[in-house]
Amino acid sequence: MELVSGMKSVVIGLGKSGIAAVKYLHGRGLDVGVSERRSINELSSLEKTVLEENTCHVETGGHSEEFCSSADVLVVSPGVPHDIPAIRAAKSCGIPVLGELALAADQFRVPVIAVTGSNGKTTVTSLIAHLLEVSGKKVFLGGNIGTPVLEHIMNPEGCDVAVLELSSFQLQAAGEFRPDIGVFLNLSPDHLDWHGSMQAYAEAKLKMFVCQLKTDTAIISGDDRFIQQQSFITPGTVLRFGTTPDCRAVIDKMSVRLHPGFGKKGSQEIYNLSPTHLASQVNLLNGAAALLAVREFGCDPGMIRKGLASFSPPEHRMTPVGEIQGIRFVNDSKATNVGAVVAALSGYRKDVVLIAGGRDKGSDFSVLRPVVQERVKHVILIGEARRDIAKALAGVVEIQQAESMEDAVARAYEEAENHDTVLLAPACASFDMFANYGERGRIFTRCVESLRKAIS
Ligand code: UMA
Ligand code: ADP
Repeated sequence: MELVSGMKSVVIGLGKSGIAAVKYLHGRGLDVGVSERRSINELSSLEKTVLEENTCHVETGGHSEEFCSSADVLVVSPGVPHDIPAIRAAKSCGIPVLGELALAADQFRVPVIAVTGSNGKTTVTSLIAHLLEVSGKKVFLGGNIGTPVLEHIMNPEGCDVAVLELSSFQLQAAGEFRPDIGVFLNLSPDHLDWHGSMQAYAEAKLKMFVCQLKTDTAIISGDDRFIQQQSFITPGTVLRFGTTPDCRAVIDKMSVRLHPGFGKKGSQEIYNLSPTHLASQVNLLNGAAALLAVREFGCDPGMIRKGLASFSPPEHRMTPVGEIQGIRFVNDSKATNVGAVVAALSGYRKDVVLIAGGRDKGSDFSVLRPVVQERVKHVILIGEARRDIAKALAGVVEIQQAESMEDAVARAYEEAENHDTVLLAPACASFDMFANYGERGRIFTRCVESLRKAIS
């Protein structure tokens, strides 16, 4: 959609993304309104300054149909559901409802590599950015990972390539956005309280590819059952990664083999990940997806090998946090859905005490029954969802309920034996007990430290 100076816009939600949208729209000469759920007293002084500096009309304490439907265009922050009455009313008046990707769509001056999926987005996005940087490229790294995409559009100077982590919330309102290289890692149930159904969730993710051109590339999992069931709508090149030999990037023990087509005609490229921090089943898949992306972009294999050796996955994702009397403790606080927990447990053999629970996101916890039966000896549950998880796992494994993270860690230690692993992989959001998953992981780590001190 063409934005014209003087046009009336309303931004819903004044978070990170909303603030960037306000600045962008003001910079383009639009009249900017902001509708925010919080009351004016709850806004920080920084947020108030943003409103003042960008001369915004403001509605706080909720979203009224009157305020939102007065706009020529509505710009919705990723965390705002599209079925609230004010957005529904605006849509029924024919007012376009855009997210920041839709605003950015025709403004990129550099190639875009975008990554989506239920799990692994942050790891793969960071890995791609790292490999590009080691290859000498100046990278904008943003999207769901933290920095709004519009920040890049407002300050593109010196950048060679934009690497974006995209959530289903962002893709849902992506308009005409198209990545030159789009990566779709996997699909497992998540955010179903928000999207309503698995199909709606899958369709939001697939918006990544709908505007691609023949010259673009889609990199998708060759193993993921849900992804295989989707009809792909890119006219571009499709490259698959996975464990089957027909994939373009094949996992082979601890290596990734890229089939001919990237380097010299007829030659394969082999990347050995065993000496790197990516030497786990899950991260081999992530590595394969990232390798396809950077080779497709044109990075040199020698520089890629250097980058693989110096990459560390971000914290709170299967991060070892210590050992007490032969019992290992692993922090996978970022495992906020059942798919991530299934993946986390896949490397173990009935030697895990699992700490799970938190705020439910509409998950079917019974999906965990087979993997828990096979690989977990005891479960300790915390948080709001603990009774629902206990019900879903009833009869499969011994279960205890804990009152706090400290209590959970102490109980897990009691149940674990020499060579076992105590794994924090909650299958839930953290917001019932913690500020975010990072705080949950840090508190888990602190509890392990205190336990070690108490024991020694
Ligand atoms: N708000 C309303 N009305 C509502 C809901 C929220 O006014 O109905 C207001 C809130 O009061 C707050 C603002 O909207 O002022 C928050 O907006 P937001 O929830 O869209 O969050 P942002 O701060 O703009 O951050 C967003 C992403 N957040 C979400 O998708 C929920 C961030 O991803 C992203 O890093 C950031 O943009 C920059 O691009 C976070 C996230 O949790 C990490 N993502 C989810 C996930 O990873 O699972 C998808
Ligand atoms: P996202 O940004 O999609 O949430 P992260 O890289 O932050 O992804 O990882 C989130 C969780 O998913 C962590 O628990 C991590 O161990 C797990 N994980 C990472 N990659 C994958 C993958 N390819 N498949 C399944 N789980 C994964």
